[in-house]
Amino acid sequence: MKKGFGVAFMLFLVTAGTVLFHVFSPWWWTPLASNWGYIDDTIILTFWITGVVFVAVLGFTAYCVLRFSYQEGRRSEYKPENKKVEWWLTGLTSLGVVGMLTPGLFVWNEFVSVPKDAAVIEVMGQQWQWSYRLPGKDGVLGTTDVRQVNDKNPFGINMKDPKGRDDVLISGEDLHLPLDKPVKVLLRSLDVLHDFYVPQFRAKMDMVPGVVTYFWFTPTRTGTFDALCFELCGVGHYAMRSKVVVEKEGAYQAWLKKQQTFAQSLRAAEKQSGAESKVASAQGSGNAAGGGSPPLVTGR
Ligand SMILES: [Cu+2]
Repeated sequence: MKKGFGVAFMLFLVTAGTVLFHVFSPWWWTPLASNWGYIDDTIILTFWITGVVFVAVLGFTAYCVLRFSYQEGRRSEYKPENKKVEWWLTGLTSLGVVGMLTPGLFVWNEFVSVPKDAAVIEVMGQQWQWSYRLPGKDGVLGTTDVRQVNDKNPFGINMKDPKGRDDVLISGEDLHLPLDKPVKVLLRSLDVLHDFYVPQFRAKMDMVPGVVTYFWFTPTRTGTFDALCFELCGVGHYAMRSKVVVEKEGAYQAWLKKQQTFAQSLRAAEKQSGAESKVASAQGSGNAAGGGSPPLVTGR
């Protein structure tokens, strides 16, 4: 058997196995449910370019092992420079890098150019749950201030801003969205880095405390989708989940009507604390009636 054949054959097996596994893999993306087919296209293009390079590099290595194995008395040639080879390598590498980066620039430009008619919603991440805020009847989200965040006002909605009063707040429940309507998603975090990700929408973005980031997308099919945190954010990261329900306009409006506004939740909280303080005074103790959720932010 020719010297080096065993190694070359192993390299061939690794190459063929990798390519076959990629093509016939049982794991692939979940079916798309948004306008972001572009994201899939750019990733597939990257697979093609890196795949061709992978096969070429391993093929070349196998060839060299076969062709240039050690032989008694044969000396290697010393060639510190080879202009022709270097030009080829530089040219092909540049082509590959340009091929992978250029489409991404166009897609990114689309990704951050929000359509004018996009509805605005807000997603708030905190260890380890999601909450959502939708504009109320006025169609505008009220302004916020982190200094106003407390257990009665988890979003820190500006108490003096009348536009915030009718904002719809959703905590610990599914988010619903209407089909085929572009939506701009504002992303905030109360504590550490999180990342709001619905795999079927493809779009995602980090959430940074103190900064409002955003992305936009248009849901293109109805269904219930998992929302995940895509940024390791502590021991409860794996459980930081929610669901996004995409439905037709009628069903969406019916759901929206049932949700609580900020003003309503404030009134409910006041009633609750009124009842609690009555219980507390009846018991003659200042710290009765636990049971409520702990404050979202403690200290400053
Ligand atoms: Cu998280």
